[in-house]
Amino acid sequence: MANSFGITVSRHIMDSQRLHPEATGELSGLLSELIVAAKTISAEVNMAGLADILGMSGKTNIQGEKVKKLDEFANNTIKRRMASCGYICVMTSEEEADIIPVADGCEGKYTLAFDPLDGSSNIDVNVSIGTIFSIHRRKSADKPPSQGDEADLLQKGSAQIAAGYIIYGSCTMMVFSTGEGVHGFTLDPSVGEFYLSHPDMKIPEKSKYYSVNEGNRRYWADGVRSYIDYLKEEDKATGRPYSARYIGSLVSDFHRNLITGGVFIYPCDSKDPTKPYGKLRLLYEAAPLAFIVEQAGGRAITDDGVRITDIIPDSLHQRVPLVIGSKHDVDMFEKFMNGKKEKK
Ligand code: AHM
Ligand code: MG
Repeated sequence: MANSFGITVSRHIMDSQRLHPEATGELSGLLSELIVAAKTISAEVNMAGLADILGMSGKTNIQGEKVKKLDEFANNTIKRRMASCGYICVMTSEEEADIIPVADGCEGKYTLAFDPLDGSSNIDVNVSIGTIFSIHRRKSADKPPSQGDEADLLQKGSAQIAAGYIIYGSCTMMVFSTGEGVHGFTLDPSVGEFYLSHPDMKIPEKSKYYSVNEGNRRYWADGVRSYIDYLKEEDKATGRPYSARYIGSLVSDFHRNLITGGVFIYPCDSKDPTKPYGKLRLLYEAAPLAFIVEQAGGRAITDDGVRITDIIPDSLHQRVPLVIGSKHDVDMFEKFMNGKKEKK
C-alpha cells in the first residue's frame, strides 16, 4: 500500500487508458465526472446532521418507497452533472420510473445506470451508505450521436465497461473496475482527492461471515434455510460456525465482505407475492456488484444458480435474487440449492 500512496484516481485512470492506444479518453472523462458527483454527495452526507437534509422529502419513488431528502439530493446531483457531461446518451436511476435523457447536443456513446444512495433507510442513524454505478457502451455505438433508449440500458452485466461504488462511511471510498481488476481509492477530504489505497483487491476464496436478513427466514426456500443452518453448525475443520454480519446497507455489507471475505444473500422469498424475487435490483445493485466481485475472484449468482452477469434484463427496475461473495461459499450455497450438500 505504501508504494501506491499518492496515486490519484485520475492518474490511475489515465495510466490504465494509456495501455489501450485505441482509447479515446471518453471513459476517463465519464469517470472523472462521476467522481465529482461522488465528492459532492460525500460532502453533503458528511454535513447531513447539520444541514437539515435528514428525514423525508415527502415524495414516493418508483419502488413505492418514501424518498429521503439525501436520496433526492444524490439523485439530482448525478443526473444533472452527467446529463451534460457529453459522454453518455441515456441514464436510468433506481429512484426514477423512466429513462433519463441527456442534454441535447451532449450525447455520447455510453449509458449509465445508478443507485444514487443505496441503504438510505440507514441515513438517519449514521450508518454507511453508498452510490452504485454501472456503465455500458450503447448498443449502436457506431451511429451518429443521438439520445439513447431503454434498449441501450437493458444489457447484460458481463457487457459492462465499468462498474463500481462509492461508500460514504468512516471515510469515503471509491471502488471500481474497468475489467482489469478492482481498485479502491480513499478520499482525502483535506485536498478533495481520491488516492489509491487498495490496489488490485481480491476477495478471500473462503470466508467465515454470512450476511442475510434472518428476519425473513420463514419466507425462504428450504435450501436457503438448510444452508444457513449448515453455516451455524460447529465443525472446526471447515471453519464453522460462521459469524453473522448484516448491516442492511448493501454497499456496506458488500464492501466488508470484499475485504474480509463473506457471502451476502438476498434470496427469493414469499413475504410479498408482488416481489417474489427478493428486494434487490438487477441494473442498479446486483449486476454492478457482480461485475466487481468476479473481477476480484468471487462469484455472484441467483438462488437457482444463474450467473448474475449473464442475465439479460427485461425491464429497468427488475428485481433479482442475489448470492454474492467468496467463491467457496457461493459454490456451497449452490450445492445446497441443488440438494447436493457435501458432508465435510
Ligand atoms: P435501497 O436501495 O432502497 O436502499 O434498498 C436496498 C437495501 C440494500 O442496501 C440492503 O441490502 C437491503 O435493502 C436491505 O433490505 P432488508 O431491510 O429487507 O434486509
Ligand atoms: Mg439500493
